[in-house]
Amino acid sequence: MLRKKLAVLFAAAMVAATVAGCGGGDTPAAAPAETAPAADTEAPAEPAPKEEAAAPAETAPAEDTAADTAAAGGTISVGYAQVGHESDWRTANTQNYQNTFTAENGYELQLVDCDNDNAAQLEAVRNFIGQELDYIVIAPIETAGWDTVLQEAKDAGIPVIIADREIDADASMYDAWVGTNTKNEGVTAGNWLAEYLDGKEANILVIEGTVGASAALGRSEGFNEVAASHSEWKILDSQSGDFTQAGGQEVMESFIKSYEGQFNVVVCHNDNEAYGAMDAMDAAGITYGVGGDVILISFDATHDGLQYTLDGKINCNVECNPIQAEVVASVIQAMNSGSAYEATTLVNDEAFVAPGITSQYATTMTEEILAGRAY
Ligand code: GYE
Repeated sequence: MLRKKLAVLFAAAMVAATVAGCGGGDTPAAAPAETAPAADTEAPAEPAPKEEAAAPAETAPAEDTAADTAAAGGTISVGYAQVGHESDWRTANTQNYQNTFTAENGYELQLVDCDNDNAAQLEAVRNFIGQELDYIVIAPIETAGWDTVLQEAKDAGIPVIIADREIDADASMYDAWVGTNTKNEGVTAGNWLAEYLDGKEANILVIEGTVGASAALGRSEGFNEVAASHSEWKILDSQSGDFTQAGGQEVMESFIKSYEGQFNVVVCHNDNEAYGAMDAMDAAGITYGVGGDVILISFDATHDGLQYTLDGKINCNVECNPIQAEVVASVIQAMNSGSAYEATTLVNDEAFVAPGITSQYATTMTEEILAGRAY
């Protein structure tokens, strides 16, 4: 129970930090979790990922290496093995870490852009271990293949925080997790589509994210779950666009060749893929968005994605919040001072729909919402 409450509280802190970041400065204020207004924040619809395996927060011990650093009053060294630079979401996430883990805030950050390459990411983590950094944060490209290197970090006494995406490894192999519930995002997209179509047929094409990434697996799982209960829906095809604009365009071009005239819904696993899909549909003379031939659904709800939603080009955009570094920093601070910390922190998301659409699952876009979106 306590875990869930704290997770909600952290989510509220995230919102506070995001709003602060939208005020014009490029450094979101690191709102301490304990001062954030949490009372009226809704709990996520589904349990946080990995809940079953997470150790109770209040008993999780801080590892020695970090405690030593804190005791010595020195800066805290943090290695962040970042996925890459595939999307606007990712760029916002990288900037958020760079703005949070500053020398001014008492950190020395080593951020490695792993360029969506699993081997490079494992190497980056091993490098952090070799340097005996105080903390390691990993945004895992893929869910699989983490056990050996996590054991190495454990043996070296370096706490590991998994951020953004999820991994297959048992929760005992790392110290904390911070991220979003991408399965819930997929369910939201599906529920919105069902509400919007109101029983009409759907012939759906899906442009997935990176193969093996939990963000892609979760969104597919959630959306497919809703699709399974609609016999009037058919998923014609589902291919990876690797979370990039070029990938989205390439997949959409090949979909158009194979299915032209047969589809009325396109689901893109992130905004950048949606931009690529829009280019491909523009070139083929296919209209999309409100009043178009094709209903377009996207994920992330970055600034530009929301601009397209406000313009009616994207019908529904399901948010995924990249502003997570403040929460990770709170966890590290708690570990560092030997106090209780959250083993699992879920960052809440909402969804947005184009003007003219009203939904029980999403907020109708306005200029004000767009103006408040800094990333
Ligand atoms: O949706 C996508 C990025 O892991 C949730 O990764 C993240 C995803 C995000 O490349 O744009």
